[in-house]
Amino acid sequence: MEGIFLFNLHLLFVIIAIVTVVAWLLFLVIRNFMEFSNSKPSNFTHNNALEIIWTSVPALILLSIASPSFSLLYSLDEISNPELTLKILGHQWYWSYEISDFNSCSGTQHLKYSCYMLTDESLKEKNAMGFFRNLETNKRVILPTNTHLRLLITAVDVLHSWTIPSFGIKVDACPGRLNQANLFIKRFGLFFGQCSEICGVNHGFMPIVLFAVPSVQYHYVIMSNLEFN
Ligand SMILES: [Cu+2]
Repeated sequence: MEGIFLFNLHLLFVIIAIVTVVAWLLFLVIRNFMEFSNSKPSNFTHNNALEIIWTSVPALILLSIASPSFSLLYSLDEISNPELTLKILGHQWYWSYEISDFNSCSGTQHLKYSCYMLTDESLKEKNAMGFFRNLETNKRVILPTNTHLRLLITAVDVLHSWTIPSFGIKVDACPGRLNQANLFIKRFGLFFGQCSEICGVNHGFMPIVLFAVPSVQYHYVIMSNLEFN
């Protein structure tokens, strides 16, 4: 996520520089070639030096954007020995999650659960003041911080997209295909996301709520929050 943010700043810097230079050139042209300050038009048609400059300078700018962009793109795909794998399945219209290598005191368990959006009525019933409308789910995805995580994302029916903007993560969930992403959460807290691939009438009502807990508390939190099946 830091990489994405820094690259955004780099791009912003380049854009501001380009806009400033172009605006300055435009200002010079308007000022110097106005009819009453320069009534005799110049009559040259070619300038080789100028052509070389205005071809090579943009090419260099593009190169300076492309090289960090590619290294960032490939670094996002790198998977570094994950300690936990979360399988994410998109359904019409909810997300379900599986942790198949969950180790606890009572042996390896297969954890599987579905997250449905809480409707306005159920929020009212719970008297859940301060909850986000159309953004809360009955169960939350619980993940540990400071742990290398692997996400496997797929869909059961149609295309969906599992997205959490705060992590800079957006992975398409395609039926019949397993997409992989890595995740390393640095701080605990609640993170929200929504399905980002139009998938039917309730596309806007299948939110994602991710609860990141410190890794030492992870087992306790997940054991006390979920029923196993
Ligand atoms: Cu969807």
